[in-house]
Amino acid sequence: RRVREMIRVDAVVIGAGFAGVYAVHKLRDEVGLQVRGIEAAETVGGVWHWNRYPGARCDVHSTSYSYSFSDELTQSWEWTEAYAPQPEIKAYLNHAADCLDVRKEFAFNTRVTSVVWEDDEQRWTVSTDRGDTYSAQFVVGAQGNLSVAKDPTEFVGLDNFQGEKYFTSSWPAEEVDFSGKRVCLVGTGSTGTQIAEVIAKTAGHLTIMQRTANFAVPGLNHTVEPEQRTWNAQNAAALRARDRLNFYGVTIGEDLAPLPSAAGMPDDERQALFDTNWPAGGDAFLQIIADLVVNEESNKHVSDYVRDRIRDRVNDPEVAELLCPTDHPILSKRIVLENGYYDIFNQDNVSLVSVKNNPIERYTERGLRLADGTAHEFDMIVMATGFDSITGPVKALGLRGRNGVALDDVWADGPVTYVGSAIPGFPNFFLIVGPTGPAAFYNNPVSIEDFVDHTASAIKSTLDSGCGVIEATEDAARRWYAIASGLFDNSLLPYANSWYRGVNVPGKKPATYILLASGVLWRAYAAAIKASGMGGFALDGVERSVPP
Ligand code: NA7
Repeated sequence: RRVREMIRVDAVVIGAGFAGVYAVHKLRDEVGLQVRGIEAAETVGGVWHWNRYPGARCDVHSTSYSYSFSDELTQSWEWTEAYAPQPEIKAYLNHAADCLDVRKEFAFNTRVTSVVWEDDEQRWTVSTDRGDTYSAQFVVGAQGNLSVAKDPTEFVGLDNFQGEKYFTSSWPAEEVDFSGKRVCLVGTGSTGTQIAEVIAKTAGHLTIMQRTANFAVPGLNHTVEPEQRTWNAQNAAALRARDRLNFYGVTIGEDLAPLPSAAGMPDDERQALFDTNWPAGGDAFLQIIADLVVNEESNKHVSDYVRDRIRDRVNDPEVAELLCPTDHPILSKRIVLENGYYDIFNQDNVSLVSVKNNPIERYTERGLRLADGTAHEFDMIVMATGFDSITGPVKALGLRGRNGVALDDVWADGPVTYVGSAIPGFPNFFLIVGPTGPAAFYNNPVSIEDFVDHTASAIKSTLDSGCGVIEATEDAARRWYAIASGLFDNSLLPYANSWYRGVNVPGKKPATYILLASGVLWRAYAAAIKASGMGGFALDGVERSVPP
């Protein structure tokens, strides 16, 4: 480790995923800043670099899960599958970085170890694990929301296991061979479901440890045929414009007529509506009812219907019942898109073990032991156990704001931010889709563009008005957090133990971590901030105007 002299730049951007690549382009080419990007991996990709486990795939349509700001970029890329697999998304991001010529601004294989505000200089000092130190006026946290895995100390004894052991979130670059092996999979979220579909193809035996049964709906992934690709290209600009205006940031559910509630609908009418729409796939099916996340009765009808579809698929009624979620309403945990998941339970080489009431007590040299003493032996354990979502990656930056205040102390009662972007006490620091931003119910790449645009505009407003420091006010941030938790608490989301509430991580503060609203509304709020002359921010210590 060498200590080199301080490198002065206008802005540091942390991360080279969707957010970092666009942020470097925007700040360099449109705001005119000298920018340094810092990325822990050896290349561009972000979470789409690390989550390279077999079967990894996006659960948003590929034509929507991409940048929308440049028609030229859109036209220079063809998606080959309806839902893009991880290697294709990573290749797309590398292609984008080359088109925008931002690769040269990044220090790769470099991890940020601390980000400290220097009160005297009114600048940030950013340190890295390579001994480089940067002095920057602005810092953009584009480190992602699902980029820090849960602390493995939760999995008692896992170090003792003598077989092969993998975490899906840091999958090796080399191919892993499951063939003939006794494989244990822990976790049945989006990740566990996707990798199970692959492991089941060749494993000698796959045992899936399920704590909470999740709702999974058919993804219906398929190859995009040449005619469709041509159509996509010809209609790209219009499609992307529609994505931006759609409630979820994607182009499905294009009928703008008001959607019905399933509550109070006559049984035969509801059944016919569900039956007609089910074959179109889970994505479309879940957009036929208006009040799914707020109306218990409406939600129950849809949950019941999806449970029946699970029962249709799985031959063994006992296994089918175990796979039916009973403890949370559909959509209160992130919905899973499956492409054959339920069918694997009809194979002889797959078994399901519920660890809900009989939890994994500890991992052992040969496998694991459950609370009731049952021992299981495996050749390989695959952990698809999720992330310290949303706040974990921000906290990992080692942030210290004004007067040396640590972020952990500021966020002790919940992750208070101004519109998911700025933190009072942490001037000139901007998060891209940070806590209480529209991270879970809106298409991320579109939201990322909105946040980067907002960041660029905030920086530009600051510099254009001859100021050097912009900081969200405590009052504005508290008001925003009240909006986000109001939306959350008035929905069905608090009924689930999800990462939306932070309760998937032992000891993490239960709070509101996401904005349960469309990115369209977030964009309107951000526009109002700008129109009010950066309402809710202080520039060089002077509060400009009240929050919108
Ligand atoms: P998730 O959705 O957080 O899923 C993690 C899974 O691992 C889930 O089934 C958990 O059960 C299970 N888990 C976690 N810890 C344990 C322990 N200690 N014992 C047993 N089972 C455990 O992460 P994913 O990677 O699948 O998906 C993350 C996001 O990526 C997803 O939402 C999409 O946005 C894309 P639990 O449900 O907590 O009972």
